[in-house]
Amino acid sequence: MILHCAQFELTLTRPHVMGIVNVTPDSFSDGGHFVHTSAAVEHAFALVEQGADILDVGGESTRPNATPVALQEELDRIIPVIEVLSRHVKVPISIDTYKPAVMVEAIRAGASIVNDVRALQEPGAMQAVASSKVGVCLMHMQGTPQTMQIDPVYTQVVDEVRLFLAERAAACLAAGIAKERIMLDPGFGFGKTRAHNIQLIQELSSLQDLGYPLLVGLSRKSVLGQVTGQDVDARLHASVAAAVISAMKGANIVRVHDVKATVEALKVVTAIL
Ligand code: 7PM
Repeated sequence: MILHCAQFELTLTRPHVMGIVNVTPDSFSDGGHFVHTSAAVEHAFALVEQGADILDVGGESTRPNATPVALQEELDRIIPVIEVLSRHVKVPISIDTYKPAVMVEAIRAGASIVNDVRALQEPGAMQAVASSKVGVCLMHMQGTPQTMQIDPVYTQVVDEVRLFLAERAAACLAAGIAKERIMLDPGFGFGKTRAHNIQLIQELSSLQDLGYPLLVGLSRKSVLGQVTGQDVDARLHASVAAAVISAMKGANIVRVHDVKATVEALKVVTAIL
């Protein structure tokens, strides 16, 4: 399976690791954006050194329960980071956003993948991707980030996720986005209970016959906290276990915070598979 994203071609014969790069203001804020820009860039360089195949840059607006980030603020956070990274690293840069204007500017700044938790449903998002050559990750979410965890209900979670992803992929094809540019993601934690998340990972293989690469994001998520009783900053071992199981169930890309540990674990998986 090959993924085309702008000037990159990823051959997905082994599981790939997408490293998470959060660009968020910190307590050292200088009132401008220099401090968190350089912190994010340094972190991204370290992730590439640790073996990341892709970098996913996010300005935090897609997080569950996050206070929505204004467009200009999101641009100010992520554009300088993408500009520096796209010139200095050899791996594709992904932009984690649902906002079409952010997609357009991020692509201009050198992003090669759009990672959209709303699967290009925002008006103008489909066109922003179609008028470029970047890859796109279509994620499933039930509801909106503000309300989705209140009481998620499905008749059959796997069937509903599969149907949604198939429909969004078809919409992309109809808009002129080549099949080789598309990847799919069941959206762990986005409008799902513990039981929904567990069933989705158990049956991840059943999403393979959609014919697209699968991306899985379970790193440090609350389902791992529910299973282990560990807080978010102590979910490394659980996250590595989840990445290993994901790869064995057919995930082509895992989106993770802890790149070094995940890369090593997946080398073992690849050697054995
Ligand atoms: C709080 C809760 C903070 C959840 C951050 C998160 C995914 C994603 C995110 C995913 C894709 C996180 C999430 N999760 N994009 N963005 N797939 N494609 O753990 O699972 O980073 S935000």
